[in-house]
Amino acid sequence: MRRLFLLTLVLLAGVMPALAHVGSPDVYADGQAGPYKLFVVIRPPLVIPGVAEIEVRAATPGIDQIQIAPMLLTGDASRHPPVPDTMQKPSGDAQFFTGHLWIMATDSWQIRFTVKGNKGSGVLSIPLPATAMGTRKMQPALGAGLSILGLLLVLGMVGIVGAAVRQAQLTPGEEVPAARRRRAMAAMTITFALLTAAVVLGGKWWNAEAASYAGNVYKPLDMTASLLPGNTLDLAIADPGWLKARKLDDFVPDHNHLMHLYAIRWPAMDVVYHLHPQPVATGDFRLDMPSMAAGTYHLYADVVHANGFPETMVSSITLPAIEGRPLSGDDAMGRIADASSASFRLPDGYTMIWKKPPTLTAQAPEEFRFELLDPHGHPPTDMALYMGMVGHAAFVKSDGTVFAHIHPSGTVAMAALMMAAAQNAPQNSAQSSSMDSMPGMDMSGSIPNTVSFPYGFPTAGRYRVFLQMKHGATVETGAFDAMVEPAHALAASR
Ligand SMILES: [Cu+2]
Repeated sequence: MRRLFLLTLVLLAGVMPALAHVGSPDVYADGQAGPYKLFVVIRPPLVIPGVAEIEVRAATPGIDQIQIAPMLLTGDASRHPPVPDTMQKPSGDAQFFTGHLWIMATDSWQIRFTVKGNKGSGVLSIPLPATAMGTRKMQPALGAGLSILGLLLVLGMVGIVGAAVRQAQLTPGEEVPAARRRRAMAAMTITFALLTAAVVLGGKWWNAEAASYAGNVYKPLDMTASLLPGNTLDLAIADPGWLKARKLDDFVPDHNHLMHLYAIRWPAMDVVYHLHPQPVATGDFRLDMPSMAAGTYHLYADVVHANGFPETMVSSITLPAIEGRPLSGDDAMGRIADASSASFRLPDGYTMIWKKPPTLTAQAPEEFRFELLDPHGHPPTDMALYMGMVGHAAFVKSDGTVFAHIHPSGTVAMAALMMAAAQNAPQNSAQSSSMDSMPGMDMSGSIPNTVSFPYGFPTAGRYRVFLQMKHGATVETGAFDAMVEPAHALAASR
């Protein structure tokens, strides 16, 4: 019984969508469409073809119209946008827009937002990796009802054939001869056999269709972690079979690295590393390990394919205490004693502060705002970019079902976002460069000590948010716990 329960858990875990992030398929993004700042939410469909729901909250007033169009992120198709749809304003709120688009195939898509208003026009593209995440199950009651109706149809057909053979050629009132009764009986038997065969073959055909669809349902890459002699971490990647087009040797750099690996000591989540393994062969990454405390670590490895399709691979490994190299380059590490406060004290006396909203609700879009202060409570004067950005955040659910690595521009992989931004550069010529237009990627002037991340928790429960910001040569890692209310609580209170 316990085994069955565990198996069920494993199967359920297998259903949890995993893409660029684990268990967090919705896209949250901040971006500039020319002069207009937009907060975009895209909820991709569970099945493909399916409908993606899109919401835009404009931070800049004066927008008359937003048009949306889906197109592939790379390749020839990305240069031929389809006829766009116009977004609706469902409420009296002039800065809130909604729309939906059909996504017809599993691929690396982008949604292009074309905005017109009193400041002219602008374009913003948000990448959308879309794939079937599962198969919708038929409700048991509906299945039972349809079965009964189907059985009635079969029996009705048998009865009609029987009556036709028995009586169709008789004059009204005439007795049915015994020979006709026998022929009717034979006809009914044959009809029943034919219909049964049709139902059985139909079922086989349906199962074959379902199996071929199931082949398209997203299966994350498998990753096996092992510790090699000499404190080397080996990450072997294997494709469990999904789309033939998926490759293991087409990864592109995403904010300076081919792979971003978060290692989080489990279940306490009290030690976290942000590291960057290097490829040594196709499907094989290695890392010269830094010193690490003993324990079991959950590993989350982010990669981006050449077409902009991001994936997060998951594994875990139990390590002895490792006397390795010191941290270097873009490595970062944090120890978390207490994450319950909205003010996190760092080992060097600095403080990270989360401007925490009073309530957090599943699936509600939110700006997560943080601030870094020096030991005197002042903004540090030597703020620096960490891998090109003011901050990096990881949202991790305590039951291990959610992991999302987020940037100030949102949930979209930076590599994919830059592919999309490059295509829009001609339309947004008013801006100096695509990098400058990305939130948190301020290349000019001073670097702020505050950062914000657009995100929404996918489900209710307990989460820990890991936040990284840099000053001087120090990468600070803070952590904040969050209790998230179920989405329906919000609906009920309205
Ligand atoms: Cu990052």
